[in-house]
Amino acid sequence: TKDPNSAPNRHTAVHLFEWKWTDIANECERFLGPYGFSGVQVSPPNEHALIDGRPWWQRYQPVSYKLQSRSGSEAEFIDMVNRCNNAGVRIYVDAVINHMAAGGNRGSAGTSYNPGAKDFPGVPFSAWDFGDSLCKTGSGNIENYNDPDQVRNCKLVGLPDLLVSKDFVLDKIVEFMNRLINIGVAGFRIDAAKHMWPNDLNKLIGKLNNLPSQTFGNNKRPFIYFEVIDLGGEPIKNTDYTWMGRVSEFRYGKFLSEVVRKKFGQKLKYLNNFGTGWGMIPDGDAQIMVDNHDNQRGHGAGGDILTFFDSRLYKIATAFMLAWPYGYPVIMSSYNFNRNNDAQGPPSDGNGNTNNVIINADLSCGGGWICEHRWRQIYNMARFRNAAGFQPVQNWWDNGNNQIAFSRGNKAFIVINNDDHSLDQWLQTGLPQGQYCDIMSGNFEQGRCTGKVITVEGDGRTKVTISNSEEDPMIAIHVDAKL
Ligand code: LM2
Ligand code: CA
Repeated sequence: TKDPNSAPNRHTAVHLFEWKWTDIANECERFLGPYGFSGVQVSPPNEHALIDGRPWWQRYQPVSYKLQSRSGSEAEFIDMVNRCNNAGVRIYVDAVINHMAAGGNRGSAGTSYNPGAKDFPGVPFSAWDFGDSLCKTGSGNIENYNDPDQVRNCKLVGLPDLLVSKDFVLDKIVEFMNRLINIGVAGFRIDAAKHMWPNDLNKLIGKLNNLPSQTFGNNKRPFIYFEVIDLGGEPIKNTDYTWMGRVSEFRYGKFLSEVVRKKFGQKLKYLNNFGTGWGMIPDGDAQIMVDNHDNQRGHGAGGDILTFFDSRLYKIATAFMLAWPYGYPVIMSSYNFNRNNDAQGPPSDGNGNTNNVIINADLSCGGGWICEHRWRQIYNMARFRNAAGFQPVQNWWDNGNNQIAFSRGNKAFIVINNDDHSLDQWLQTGLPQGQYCDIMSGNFEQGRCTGKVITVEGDGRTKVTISNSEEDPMIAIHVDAKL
């Protein structure tokens, strides 16, 4: 389904990239649940290759479907899913099902395998389960993205390509995913979906179980979002997949980053029809993000994507994303890395054992964990999105340039100043008269505001002043943070 299967009034998920299951379980209880997040995309939970240096990408090289990975054991995974569901937070699994490992010989669950011979006894898959005979390129690899046959049937960067059209292969994948559904997982990111035939994926989805009714209600289907990088110019389109689920709309983060960076003459005012107005897929078909684990380090989709390295602009882009009613947002939650090393794994002891996430008194993270989702300007916007609900955009205002404002019906209102001069303006907020807490400059706690207080007059207007030199040149208010 395209429905994220969220608990009521939760609209923002977070990708806890490379986090351990024990940490995610704690995070659901102590933070994500209370702060109104809807779900967590987790790193691939199945057995993966162990590659020298322990790069993050070893997890995109499956060895078997045993649930023992760098993030933890099967028991820890089950405990996490239960505790997160109890906290009102859904788990979405990154399902790597297009291929198996190209490197290594012993997996994270201890299984021996031979990638050269395509022998993966932990599943088991053997040479017969891979599609080499269907691939017509000289190298056996994908060489030309203008040829859909090779994009689907040949090897992606040398990774042995599974014959998903074969019943035995499909059934092993279905068995794996149904095991996860029975544990209580609410959905899947389908990794490398561009490299699988839509009809095979449709067959696969049709064989998935309903979600457990005691947690989700009767007849609920798993949420599916396909990773199909479509920035235009290739014969494979994201719309080849939207009839079966959502698709990651990579144009969203690319275009939004360009606008906030003011590249190619872009301006914030052009965002007034962001979404289909910019040639993107329909709202209900899209899963969106500013950046993801690939393009923040130069893998996957191209473009000058904003990341935590550009924190000020990143907060602006994220605030717009969460205020604007389009798509299902997944916030990237990163660990710090050396930009000259695109393989660097998560904070660890040097032997491939991932460190615990450190939580500071001010809610931020330490120990090399960035935790964008714990930045005040970001977690407060997740609450803004919940307060805005399904209200439409109203009261759009712009100065013809990089100052914009809009409301979400009569529930929430945001102003952004990305020009290099200050904003000084009476604006219509659409909100009821009263005093509101600006959730960019502070928090609304126990009925009090630690940031700026914004007064909305009886006619719904307020006088807004935002200097361009402010750390966060934005103001955001909503009815759930009214004084
Ligand atoms: C994805 N989406 O389609 C993931 O989002 C992306 O992170 C995965 O690539 C990719 N598909 C395959 O699941 C990553 C990483 C690659 C890495 C692969 C496999 O971006 O760089 O490739 O995982 O681990 C690595 C080496 C590459 C080598 C390959 C096979 O970087 O040089 O190719 O392993 O040995 C010869
Ligand atoms: Ca394939």
